[in-house]
Amino acid sequence: MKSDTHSSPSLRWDIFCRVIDNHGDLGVCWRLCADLAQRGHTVRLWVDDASALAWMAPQGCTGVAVHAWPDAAALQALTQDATFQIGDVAIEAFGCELPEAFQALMAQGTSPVWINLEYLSAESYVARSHGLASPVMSGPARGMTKWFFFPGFTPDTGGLLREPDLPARQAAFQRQAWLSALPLDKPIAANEQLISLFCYEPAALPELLTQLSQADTPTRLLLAQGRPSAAVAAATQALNMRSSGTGQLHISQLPYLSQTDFDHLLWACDFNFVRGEDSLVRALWAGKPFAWHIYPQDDLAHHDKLHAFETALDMPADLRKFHAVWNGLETGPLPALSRTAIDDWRGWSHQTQRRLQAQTDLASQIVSFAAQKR
Ligand code: TRH
Repeated sequence: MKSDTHSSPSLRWDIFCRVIDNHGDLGVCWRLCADLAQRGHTVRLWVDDASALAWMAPQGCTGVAVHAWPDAAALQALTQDATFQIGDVAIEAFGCELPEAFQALMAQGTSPVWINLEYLSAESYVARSHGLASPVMSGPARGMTKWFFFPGFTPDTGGLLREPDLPARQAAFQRQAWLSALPLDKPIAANEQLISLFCYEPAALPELLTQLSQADTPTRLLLAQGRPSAAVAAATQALNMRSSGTGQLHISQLPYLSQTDFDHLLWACDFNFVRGEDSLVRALWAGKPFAWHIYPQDDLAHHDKLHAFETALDMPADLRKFHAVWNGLETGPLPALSRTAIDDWRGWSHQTQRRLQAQTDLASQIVSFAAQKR
């Protein structure tokens, strides 16, 4: 299938990913691989730790072959394999350096278009830097050019990953049936508001749990695996609260979900807590109110990054306030996550979803970009 490709031919892509920490590096790369494959391209994903794909993408994806990050022996074998061909495009995700021996292969014959896919940000440097060339001055690929590709929220950036079949999937989504099939400790009641929680270790977490337990509305907190789960366990213990919650709050642990089901989770809930990069984009596409736990950086660079995001998307002032406390930029109290507040933010989430849908998506843009640079 080639949904965007009436003008662009199907290309062969080598995408390199190093897992630094958490799941975002692989999460973003996998979405890109699957998106390109869906458009008829052929993709090799070279990754140093593919273990999370077992739950993120248990079915794999036709058109995507996953390879271990090539060590010296593997690269030696590639150089001697007469049938091995470098792809048309090489992507180093998030500045991971391509192995030198692979660069040497790239420098032979017809060189691929070499793209450095950067992290997502709404800061102004993104539009300034998107598409810039960086001549390679040393090493085996000396003389080649690397191109910077920046995802972003405005038309002068590389856009956001949004696969062609997303609207159709959303339209066909059976919320009730999907929720009923979740392996939960207790069925969801009709009057419970649903909140998903995917975060790091926010200082305001105990306050959130306390508030929800004392609220007027009953809440089911659907708790993601990994760090959020450990953070909630620590918070409930510190609060002397049952791990399954108390009062109006019931906490249900989720298993690790596939990326497809992670989307379903975001579509099914009334409010989503997301973090990092990929889950933020998926929360935007869900069109539901959300709070973003931004990846914290030691030099506090994430403060500016958060403000730029809020400004770029015209986030309502009370939701900004919630973000300031949730991300530790301000101390509490944490604004209440009441049903009224969530209802108030719904219009903004819809509007933001529609506004971003009007932009060309990242895979379409990177395909055109690569075609143009060949
Ligand atoms: O895991 P993250 O915190 O990743 C972060 C960010 O990408 C950050 O920018 C980067 O610097 C750092 O990693 C190294 O959050 P993110 O980006 O949302 O990635 C999580 C991925 O995991 C996303 O693709 C969704 C997926 N996921 C599932 O598919 N199922 C699940 O059950 C869960 C909990 C996550």
